[in-house]
Amino acid sequence: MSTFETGLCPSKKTIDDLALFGGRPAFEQPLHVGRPNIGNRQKFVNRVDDILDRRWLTNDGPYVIEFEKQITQLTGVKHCIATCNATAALEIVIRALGLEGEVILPSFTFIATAHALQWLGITPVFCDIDPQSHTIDHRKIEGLITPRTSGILGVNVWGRHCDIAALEEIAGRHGLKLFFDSAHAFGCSYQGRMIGGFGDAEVFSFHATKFVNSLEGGAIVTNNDDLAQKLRLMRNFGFTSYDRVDSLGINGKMNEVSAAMGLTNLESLDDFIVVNRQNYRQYAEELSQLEGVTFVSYDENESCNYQYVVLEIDAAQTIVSRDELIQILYRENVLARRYFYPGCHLTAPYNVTPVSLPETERICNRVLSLPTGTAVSPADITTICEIISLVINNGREVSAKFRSEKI
Ligand code: T4K
Repeated sequence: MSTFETGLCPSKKTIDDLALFGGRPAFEQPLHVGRPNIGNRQKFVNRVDDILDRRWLTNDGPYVIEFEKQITQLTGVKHCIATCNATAALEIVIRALGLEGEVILPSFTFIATAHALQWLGITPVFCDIDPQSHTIDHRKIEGLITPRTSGILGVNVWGRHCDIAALEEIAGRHGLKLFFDSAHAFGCSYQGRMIGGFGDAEVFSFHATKFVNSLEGGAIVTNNDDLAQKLRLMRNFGFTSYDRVDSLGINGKMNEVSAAMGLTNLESLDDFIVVNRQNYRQYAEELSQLEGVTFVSYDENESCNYQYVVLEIDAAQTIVSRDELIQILYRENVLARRYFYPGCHLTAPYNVTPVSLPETERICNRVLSLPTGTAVSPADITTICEIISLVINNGREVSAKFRSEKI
């Protein structure tokens, strides 16, 4: 139970009870965004025992092969190539597609999306986002296409899909490769079809912070047989058989323990989604009355993993700013995150080239991710919502206190 709950009844609380202003923190232990979900512990341990007994730790072992098979079944995509992480997966896709020159992508994403391109000597060209979906604004892509453009990289951020049909149409018309960073979108669908099968290839992340994790891990999925063959070779130094290398490659392999964790967590996939959905709905309900606070919502007609609970704070209405709210939450031990701030285009090494992305910058300054997943209880969520409600309902006073106490 949080200390916030043990104190006064919420309606009697004042802003002086907030930890930042001298009260006790609401939680004794930090509540993280991205706390890993962990499936059946014993099954994982049994699998690790089996891996150790058989002394087959990596290089296309049986657990990796089974993990890949299950991903193809869950997504309905023909090929899955499991990797050590999603960043390496993106780099392998970029190489395998033969991209060069410039690739157009949104700036509103985790830095790995841009770094994967830049790491390979390709210039990321940042496009603004649609303020509703937070995904690349397809209406702004054509203005960025030059003779050097070789591809479009969409990001299905929060598990919400890009306007995939529009991207396919633009890529097709200009002869560009199209691929997706779907690090957030495992278990989500677009027009009833699972994310994974769109464009030339898509990439998932199974990092510890993702709702299905393999400790570290990623996967490339594609329906293209030739591309899949190429990706598989590239992931393993280009080896075609013992002592025979036919092409350039790298070590992008997933190991057996990661695959064992991935398989264990896949068995709990439905349970994780149920918890995420309940958490999301509880937050949405308990914060529904706050002026100036909106929710990143999910399309209930599509499959969705609900792994991110994202608020938008409109400081013109709330008076208290997003960053002030985050500071308050931190002191309560609620480690809310500014995913994604300040935007890739304003981050080194990309910030040397000025580019104006008004919607991206507006959203980067408003968003706030809250703790969810199996590590958060309904009581925790109620306490977090009470803190947020207290702050927003007293926005003017809280903001003045920041100024007067020079915080
Ligand atoms: N594309 C997109 C759109 C992505 O979001 C990501 C990754 C990628 C590509 C690349 O995927 P990978 O190559 O990583 O497979 C975290 C994750 O490290 C990163 O994977 C993720 N996106 C990003 C959104 O979040 P940071 O820098 O915020 O990590 P960090 O260390 O601050 O941890 C996040 C929170 O999770 C903390 O509050 C602590 C908590 N945590 C973390 C770990 C690792 C735990 O409670 N337990 C843990 O084991 O990037």
